[in-house]
Amino acid sequence: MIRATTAREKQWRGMAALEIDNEFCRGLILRHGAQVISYCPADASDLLWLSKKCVLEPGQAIRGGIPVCWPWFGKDGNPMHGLARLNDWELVTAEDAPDGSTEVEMAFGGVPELDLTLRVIFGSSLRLDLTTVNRSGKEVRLTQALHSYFAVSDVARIRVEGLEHSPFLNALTGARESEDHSIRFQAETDRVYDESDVTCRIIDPAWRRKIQVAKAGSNSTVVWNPWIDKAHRMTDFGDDEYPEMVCVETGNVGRDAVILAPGSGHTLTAEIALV
Ligand code: TA6
Repeated sequence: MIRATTAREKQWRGMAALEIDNEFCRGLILRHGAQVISYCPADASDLLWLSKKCVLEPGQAIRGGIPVCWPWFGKDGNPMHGLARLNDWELVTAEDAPDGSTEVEMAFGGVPELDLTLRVIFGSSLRLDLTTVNRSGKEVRLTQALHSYFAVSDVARIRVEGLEHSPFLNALTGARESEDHSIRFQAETDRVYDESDVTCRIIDPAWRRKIQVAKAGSNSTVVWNPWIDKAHRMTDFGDDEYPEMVCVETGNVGRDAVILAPGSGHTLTAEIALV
């Protein structure tokens, strides 16, 4: 049900999409995976990154924007990063909010007895609320993430602040580490910060911008850049694209898995903004 004057359905590169245009921002969200593809605050360029080689086909993951990894993250199940990002979702509502932002809600019914909705508020910030309700009579272990791809000037010239001193699993080596300084990138980087509810900032001096990633209902932050060799191995990732992006992902991963009792619910929230 679209009651919004600031949202309109359209076909975007052959995919069913909702285009948002309000006083705060322009945005784009697909029915496929309820994936936010674009978020451009007024007078700013897109905060999100999308590979020029992304595959836009049913059943395929789209390389960029904000993929929803659910009801598992990574290799906790098959396929990688779960089912939600591979399937079409139902558009529940699109409404103009009183403050001038646009609220979109989509629902995914692809897992029996697990209700999933994503509410996205396109405003002066981009807020995503991913809510799971366990309708089954048994406990459910959930890992999940909003796998956000951010556009940057050059990953070798940015830094990510907020995770200093936080312990992380280095997914490349299996070692547990920590650093007493902000994150900088000189090689493939794949880190799972657990027991971490901190707000992160991507500091991009060349573009003179800072992107803040705040969160709630999330104890894991994943930081990833594939660098050269892994980028070459991914067919939906351009060989020369790795400098253009960094992932700062908001989730509950590994030891931060959410245990949902029968009848209970959980909401994972990410709020992204220029600061
Ligand atoms: O960002 C964390 C991560 O799990 C990395 O290990 C890398 O595999 C990335 O997700 C992308 O996964 P995908 O299945 O989208 O290629």
